[in-house]
Amino acid sequence: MTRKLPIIAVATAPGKAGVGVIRISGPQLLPIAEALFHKALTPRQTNLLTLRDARGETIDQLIAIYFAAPASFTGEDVLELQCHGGPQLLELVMKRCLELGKDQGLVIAEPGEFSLRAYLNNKIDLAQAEAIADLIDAQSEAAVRGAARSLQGVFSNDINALIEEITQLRILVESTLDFPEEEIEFLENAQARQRLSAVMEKLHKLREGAKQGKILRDGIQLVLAGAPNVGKSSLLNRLAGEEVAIVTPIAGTTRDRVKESITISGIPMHIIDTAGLRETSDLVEAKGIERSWEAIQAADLVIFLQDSNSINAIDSAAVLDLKAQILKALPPKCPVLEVINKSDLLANEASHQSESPSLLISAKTGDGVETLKQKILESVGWGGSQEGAIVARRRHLDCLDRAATHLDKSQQFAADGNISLELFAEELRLAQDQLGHITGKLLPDDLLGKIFSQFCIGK
Ligand SMILES: Nc1nc2c(ncn2[C@@H]2O[C@H](COP(=O)(O)OP(=O)(O)OP(=O)(O)O)[C@@H](O)[C@H]2O)c(=O)[nH]1
Ligand SMILES: [Mg+2]
Repeated sequence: MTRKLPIIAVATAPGKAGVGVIRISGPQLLPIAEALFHKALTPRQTNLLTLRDARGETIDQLIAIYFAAPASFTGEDVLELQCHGGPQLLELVMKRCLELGKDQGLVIAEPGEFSLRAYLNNKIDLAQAEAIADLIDAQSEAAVRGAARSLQGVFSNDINALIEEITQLRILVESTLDFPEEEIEFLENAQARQRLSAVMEKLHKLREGAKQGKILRDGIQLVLAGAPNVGKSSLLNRLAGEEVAIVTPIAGTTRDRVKESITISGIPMHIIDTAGLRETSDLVEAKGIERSWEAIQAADLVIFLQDSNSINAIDSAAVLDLKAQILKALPPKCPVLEVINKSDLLANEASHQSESPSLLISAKTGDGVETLKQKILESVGWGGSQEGAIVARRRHLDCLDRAATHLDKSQQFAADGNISLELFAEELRLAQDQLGHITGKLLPDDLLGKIFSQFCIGK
């Protein structure tokens, strides 16, 4: 699934900068380096060199570092060129390298190809390769720290420890398979059920950690929904700390989704303000409302905002009807926070007397907004601690979920009256495979290719 050819790419971001780095990796790099610089490079040392074009004119003075295989990022020979960081200049350096590396088959790298080679050469596992991309894409300081932990192997080590425990249990069970009459006795003597429970408990903890890790990596799609004029756009502006959306006293002001990303306690929140939900004959507004429903259908959390004017009629048919429609449209397990806005308009007693469990805020004065932020974090299951947190992806969660399902099944096959050691062992094996997929074991090539192709060029 990988080419044996040397590859080259600009490793730094496009645009002007003081320094731009070009990375070359692959077999037979020394001849390319010598053709480029007419000089033997000392490995792992900075070499100040001049690169010239075919006519002998200077292209750039740069620093080259040569890493001899296998002691490099990719595990192959690697040459890093620290040039001046101009896009045209880097283009020229690339062109010259490709010219002089032609005989060795030097080609432009595909997205993620450096990381893929690092993975294939066992420099990092798949979860670590993903952590590199996540470190680069991190949207908050907490996400940077989480990705750095995953890259160091904290997540992979936990997965591997669990795989090892399942392996031990499998060895025990499989060695008893030839003696069917001893099944019950075996389960008891080997404490197989207890050991399985312990494994399940550990998997549960890993899943909880990974759920937090996914929140840290991807953040939360937070949708502000409700009837027109309840103050959705005002709340967006309040949370963002600036006038992102237009606010007017006219019902139906917001026509399209307005998005703004903020962080709350280090967690990225992608807030989507939507058009107020109501029946309308206005074509443009109707389109906007259609988009509101689409946003609700893809939300991680919905704030169902209501106006305090309706607080006494909170169970009025219209509000209840709208709430029922929103609940119906939500994706599975998506929480809804009911929030009542414009608390500043309520007489003092009214706000205290309210028995509604909803949260009372004022987008205008900011009253209650800090509490709302905390409620937002609670509703999405953010545990509040970034201590030791890792980053995780949907892919990891899916593998962990499937592993948990197999362990549940294996437990059923160890239950009295339904004992089958063969199926017990088989489900253990399947659980183990799913965990292995996280670090890349037994993952089909096409899936691997798909994962790395999502990386950008130069990674
Ligand atoms: N007194 C008071 N007025 C508010 C508050 N929040 C919003 N408003 C007012 O309510 C009106 C509607 O606010 P918007 O934020 O535009 O409401 P919306 O829900 O986005 O409305 P649509 O976009 O039409 O769906 C404006 O006049 C705001 O100034 C609040 O907390 N207190
Ligand atoms: Mg609005």
